[in-house]
Amino acid sequence: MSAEPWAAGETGMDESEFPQRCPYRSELVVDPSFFPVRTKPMQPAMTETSSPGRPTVLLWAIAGVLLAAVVAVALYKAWPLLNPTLSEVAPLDPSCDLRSGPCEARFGGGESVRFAIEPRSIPVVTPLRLVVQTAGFDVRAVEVDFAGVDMNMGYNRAGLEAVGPGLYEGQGTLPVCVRARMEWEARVLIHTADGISAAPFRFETRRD
Ligand SMILES: [Cu+2]
Repeated sequence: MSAEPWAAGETGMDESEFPQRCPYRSELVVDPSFFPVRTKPMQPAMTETSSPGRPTVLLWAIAGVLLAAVVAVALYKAWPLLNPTLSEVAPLDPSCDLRSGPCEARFGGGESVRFAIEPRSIPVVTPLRLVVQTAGFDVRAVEVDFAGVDMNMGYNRAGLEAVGPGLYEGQGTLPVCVRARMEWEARVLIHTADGISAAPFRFETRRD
């Protein structure tokens, strides 16, 4: 008998009575034959492999799925705003230069859009006056969207107001570009009951 009685364990029996400790006594061992209805044999590696980090991983996985869902909904909502579905796009006239005067775009149905930017030098970071004259459209709203031709310059869109029959005016400002010369496409968006008709016009800005 040991001199310290607490070393003998709960049973009060001397440890020396069990010269061989069972090496698996802390593990849950399941005999597959104990469950006769189970058709697949239980994998030995699956008996007890749960680690303490598993609930944390599960929470992160749920958070990731929720975040992905939020991003998907935001993209879905923002997509028509950033990339409106166009019912018709007029052909681009590369010979017309907005820096020398108004340009006109013609649609297949005979409608036309005349567009001008003032001042004609088109300075950046300066309020620009945008003038649109439409013909043949049942106009609900007119917007002008500025996009970089070979560079993403962000969201630059201005709403125009009716100032006369088929005449719309508004104000827009172009951001400064890292490049000395920047090519832009102004898209005049004519909102009608049938959708949006877009008239593209190209110009460039120069940084002094
Ligand atoms: Cu740019």
